This record gives sequence, C-alpha cells and structure tokens, in this order.
Amino acid sequence: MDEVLCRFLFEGKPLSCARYGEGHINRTFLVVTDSGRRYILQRLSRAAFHDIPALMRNVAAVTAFLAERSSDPRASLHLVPTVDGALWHRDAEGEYWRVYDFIEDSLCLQLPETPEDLYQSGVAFGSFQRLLHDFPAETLSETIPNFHNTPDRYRIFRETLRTDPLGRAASVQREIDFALAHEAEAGTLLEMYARGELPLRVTHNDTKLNNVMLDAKTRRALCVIDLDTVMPGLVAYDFGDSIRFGASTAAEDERDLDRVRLDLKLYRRFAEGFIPACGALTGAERETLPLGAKLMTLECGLRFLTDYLDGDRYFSVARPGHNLDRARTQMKLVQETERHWDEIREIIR
Ligand code: ADP
Ligand code: GN1
Ligand code: MG
Repeated sequence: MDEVLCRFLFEGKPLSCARYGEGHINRTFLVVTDSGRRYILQRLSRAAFHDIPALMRNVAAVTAFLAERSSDPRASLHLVPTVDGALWHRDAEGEYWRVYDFIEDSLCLQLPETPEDLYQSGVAFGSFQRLLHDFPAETLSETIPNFHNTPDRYRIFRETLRTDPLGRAASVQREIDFALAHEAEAGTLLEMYARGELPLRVTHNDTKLNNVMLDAKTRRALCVIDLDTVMPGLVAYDFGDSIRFGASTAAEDERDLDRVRLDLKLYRRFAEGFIPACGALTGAERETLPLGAKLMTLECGLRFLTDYLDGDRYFSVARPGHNLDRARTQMKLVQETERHWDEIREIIR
C-alpha cells in the first residue's frame, strides 16, 4: 500500500489507510495524513470496468464541469493528482488507483432515517441531471456498455444459466422462474426510446442513497458521488435506481423478506425531490418513471442472481449467499411494486 500512497500528492504524510464504505464495486480506503487532512483512495474494479483510463477521463470531465457551476467546493468531487500530475496511478500488478478529497462534515446513509433524507437525495440526483443537461454527451465513454439494457442482462443471465459454472442453478429454481416470468416487460423503455418517444440525457445510472452525500449539519443535499457510470441514458434509470434502494423498508441484503416492503411515503417524497429538480421532463419521461423503478429493481435482482450463479465475481460479498439474499429482496420489491401499482401511478400523475 505504501507504494501506492507515495504516488499521490497528499497534503501531509499518510498516517493511516483503512477500508471504508459499503460500495459493492471498487475497493475504498480512508487515508488520514499528519496534517489532519482526509482522503478517499480507491482501487477501481477491473471486473466491472474494462477501460479505466476512459472512465477516469469521464470522471475528470464531469467533476470539472460541475465544479464550474457551483461556488461550494463540497458540491462536487475533487480528484487529487499523482506526483506526475496524472489523475490515476497504475501499479505493478496493473491495478488502477485514484484519490478524492474526503467530503468533510457530510453524511452518507445506507437507509434513509427520515423521508426528508430521501427527498434530499432526490434533489441531489435531480439537480445532477439538470446541471448536466448541456454537458457534451458525445464526449463521454460508455464505461459499461449496455449497463441498463435489461434485455441484454437477460441474455447474460440465460448464458450463465446454460453453463451453470458452479452447479447452483438447481437450488434457486424459484428465483430463476421469477426472473423468467418477468422478462416480457424488460425491453419496454428501450423500445420507447427506439421509437423516438424518450430523449437521451446524461444520467448517473447508479443513484443509490449511498452515492450521495448530505450536509451533516443541515442534512441537505450536498454532492453526488460514484461517477463511474455517468453515461448517456434515460431519466427513468436514475429515478428507478433511487426508488429501488431508497424506498424499501429494509436493507438491500435483508434476509427476512417479511421486512422488505415498498414504502409509498418514501416513494412519494423521493419523487417530490427528484422531479422538480430535474427541470423540464417531457410528459412521456414522467410517465415512464414508475416503470423505470420496476425495471431497475428487476434488473438489479437479475444481476445479483446472475452473479450468484457465476460465483460472485462482480459484486463484493461479505458472506456465502450474499448475492442470492440481495436478489431475493429485489424480487420481493418487484412484487411489492406490482401490488401497489395503482397507488404508484397516483403518486406520479
Ligand atoms: P463503489 O463504486 O464501490 O460504490 P463509491 O465511489 O460509491 O464506490 O465509494 C464507496 C463509499 O465511500 C461511498 O458510499 C461513501 O460512503 C464513501 N465515499 C466515496 N467518496 C467519498 C468522498 N469523496 N468523501 C467522503 N466519502 C466518500
Ligand atoms: C453497484 O458501486 P455501487 O455499490 O454504488 C453497481 C450498481 C448496482 C448496485 C447495487 C458499477 O453500485 O449498478 O445497482 O451495486 N454498480 C456497478 O447495490 O455495477
Ligand atoms: Mg457507490
């Protein structure tokens, strides 16, 4: 680790470096230096990202664009350069590392403590969307091709099911059946887009509550983080992924499914933060938001199940069956969405 730390231009000498946060993709560390400054050091996932230099160029461009549009330095991520003036370091094993200033006096929540917290995350992700409306989208690389292409996620699922590399499929037939029974709807958003009914925007694509920082004192939206998947996309993806994670009554990996329900009060509060903050959405975009939430939940459940079948190679896991537990909560939330569909349509009228 010392070899990595000495490559970055920290203020002061690093005193400690410890694992940090609950992200599923990158390996994140908190670095504290003798000047009292704190930093986030990350080893980027090569399983998730196949062109990390291109990803880092996206992140640099988006953070610079956002920094220009706000006077508050805590309103966007800041990359710390290496001693050679680069934005990332590649070590002898070929791993990629980057450093951000730690966003101080902030909160990062795994579950909203009050509906207001989720409202604020809606404001953060909606504003992010609006601020990037004139970002030159064509300059962004697609860091994970087909990221929210749900039919393509089904294709990968079927392929994994066919090879069943660990022989796990037989033990999860119920979950497999659930996924297959929901396939028909998977392409609806992309079909609308192909018919010219929905505009392409610059979207975040990973709008979990723990990818936004709130101000610790005011609990207001401060900064959107985890910009690795900023790519052209549909607004329903960003709305949907936030609902998937934030409007649930339980954690994404809760094992007791009786505790996993969709909280419509949270659903409404997120929408109240997100929709106005986006600026002008078209009528069709607005109408697709509930479907976006359903499809993002279904897609995420499918991705967790696929990774379980594939031997947990993509998402970080902390226990055996972790990805299966996550897949099950998402499937429960899809059922919940179906059960409450009419009420949800009322919320997004
Ligand atoms: P992953 O892609 O693995 O989710 P993230 O970039 O989301 O990685 O980082 C993981 C966690 O680290 C976040 O959920 C947050 O708690 C924390 N984090 C990341 N960047 C910062 C930052 N600049 N300041 C403070 N905390 C951060
Ligand atoms: C991953 O990186 P993180 O933990 O914020 C994943 C998302 C999933 C999410 C499920 C690049 O998000 O797509 O929805 O886990 N990110 C990537 O919790 O695959
Ligand atoms: Mg994250």
